[in-house]
Amino acid sequence: MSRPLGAYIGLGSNLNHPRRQLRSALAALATLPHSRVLGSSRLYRSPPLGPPGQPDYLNGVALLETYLPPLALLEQLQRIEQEHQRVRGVRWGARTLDLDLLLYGEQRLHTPRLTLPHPAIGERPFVLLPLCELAGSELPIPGVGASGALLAALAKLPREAPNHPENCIPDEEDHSTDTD
Ligand code: ROI
Repeated sequence: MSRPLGAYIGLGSNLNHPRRQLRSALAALATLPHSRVLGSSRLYRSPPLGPPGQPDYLNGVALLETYLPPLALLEQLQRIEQEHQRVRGVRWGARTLDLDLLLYGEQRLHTPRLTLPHPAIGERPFVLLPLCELAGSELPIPGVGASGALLAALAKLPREAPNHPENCIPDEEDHSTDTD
């Protein structure tokens, strides 16, 4: 194995005790082979982007140092999703746990199974806010721009835009003694 790479993972949940789901997912990430969790953001609450009529989401981002190649890492993330009873049904429907491989070092990849960087990073405040919190504003998103510039661009949208960053609120109850 060669050098480890920094991989950013987006976590999201809007079903079945989202805070609990995300804590459990972080614990599962910490057990991945050939990998180490270097940090994680706070959790942010936001209304669903996409189809309405589903509960608000909780989102966060974790940084993993890993020797796993990107597709092996993706398989591990999908296994963790399944272990959290994620049922893939309606596209963009509610879910107990969503784990997205956002960035894998500065690698760009286009395969049917995986696109890197994740194609929606630049449009999603619930990804960019925790990502900037964790990595700062100068993190390069290959082919797209720097993390902070992308977030600043969303902040210039009209306040009513669904992907305006002010729709994402740090989760007040995010402390480890909670039970839900
Ligand atoms: N909306 C929010 N706020 N958070 C998510 O994680 C999320 N995930 C999705 C869709 C349905 C696009 N909307 C979301 O997959």
